Amino acid sequence: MIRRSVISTGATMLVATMALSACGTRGGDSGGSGDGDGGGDKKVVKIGVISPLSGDLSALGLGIQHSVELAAEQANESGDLGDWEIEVVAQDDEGKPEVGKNAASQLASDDEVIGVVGTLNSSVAGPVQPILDKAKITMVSPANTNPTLTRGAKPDDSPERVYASYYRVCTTDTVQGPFAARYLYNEAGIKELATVHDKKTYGQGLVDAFTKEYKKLGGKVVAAETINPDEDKYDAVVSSLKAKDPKAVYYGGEYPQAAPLSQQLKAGGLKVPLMGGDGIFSPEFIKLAGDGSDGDLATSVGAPTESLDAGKKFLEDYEAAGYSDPAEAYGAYAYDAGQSIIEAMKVSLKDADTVEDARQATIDAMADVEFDGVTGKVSFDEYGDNTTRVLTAYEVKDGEWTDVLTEEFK
Ligand code: ABU
Repeated sequence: MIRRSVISTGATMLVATMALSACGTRGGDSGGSGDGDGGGDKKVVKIGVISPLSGDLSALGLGIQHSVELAAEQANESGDLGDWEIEVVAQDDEGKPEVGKNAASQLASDDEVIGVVGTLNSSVAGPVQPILDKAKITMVSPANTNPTLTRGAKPDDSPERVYASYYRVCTTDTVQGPFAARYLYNEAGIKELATVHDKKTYGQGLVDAFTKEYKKLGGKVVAAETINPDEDKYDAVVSSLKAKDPKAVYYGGEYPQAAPLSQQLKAGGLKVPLMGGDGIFSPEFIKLAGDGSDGDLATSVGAPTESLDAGKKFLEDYEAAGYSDPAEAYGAYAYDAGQSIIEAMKVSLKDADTVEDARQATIDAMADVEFDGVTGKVSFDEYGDNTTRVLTAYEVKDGEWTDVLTEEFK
């Protein structure tokens, strides 16, 4: 039976903290974690999570939180970390940079935190990175796809690692944008389209990477528009796009805006597919966009989780654990992000007395982490990016995302 080891914030944090002894240890029989070593005191080490646990992206954020909980629980049950027991501390960033900054500061001030899984949003990762880096806390994102987070302001021309503490297990928009462009141009035969983005780090970067490749292929961009992500009525953009008669609309942003945009385009008479990146790859997109979304497209990182043996096992374990929210698009990636920190901890905690002593060693050990994860092979290049560059294109068919192409990007 899986025991919940999440400490969220506020009152829950207080109760959970009181359950620990003053020296940061826990009785071996205290939590039913299946220690497997017959008892004895456990030293507490925490993995933080920063993701949207409330607001319109919470479906993705809660899947991230629970998947890290699952990785932690399984590590505790395995006994691989000896005297150490992992607790997961989840902080809600609401998908907002300022809130994410506060969440990072909270975790940085907790001397039992060794690493953080997060964030979902590239725009939130920006201000979180320096706070965790300063505290020597490694950060592993399951979902940030903007290339500048690992490779600096000029990721293609002169890449420069920004923070040695930052890693990610998902591939980036340097790959995702061109993959979508090739799919639309070569597979779907669409030679003229319009682009729209939400002016955020992820959306704008994705459309830029897409546009570069689409034009290189010979495609024509007949309109390039933006929306305000705080609004949900896009009449002006719909009218402007309709006048240009694009054969598809490529959208950079997330599903809370992409879904009403798709709906309003179709209602406005522009019945062409909307395609987006991993930010719209969620059942929530289809729920919000309605029946008209059949034919819409998305790309996402990796192969479909259920198509991989290890992915299937992850989904079974997740279901058996009885979490109240689905694993969603980044569940498997969050599990692998948590697992990569756990792998590094197997090295860094070996001879450590305190978590603080082991923080820098954990960052150092991350560079050599290599394992077969539930999303595929996980290992990192010199910038902190996963070396695996598999992507999948999905189409909405009969109200469900259906994979139509999975490929290693070359
Ligand atoms: N990768 C999709 C959504 C998260 C981000 O902002 O990167």
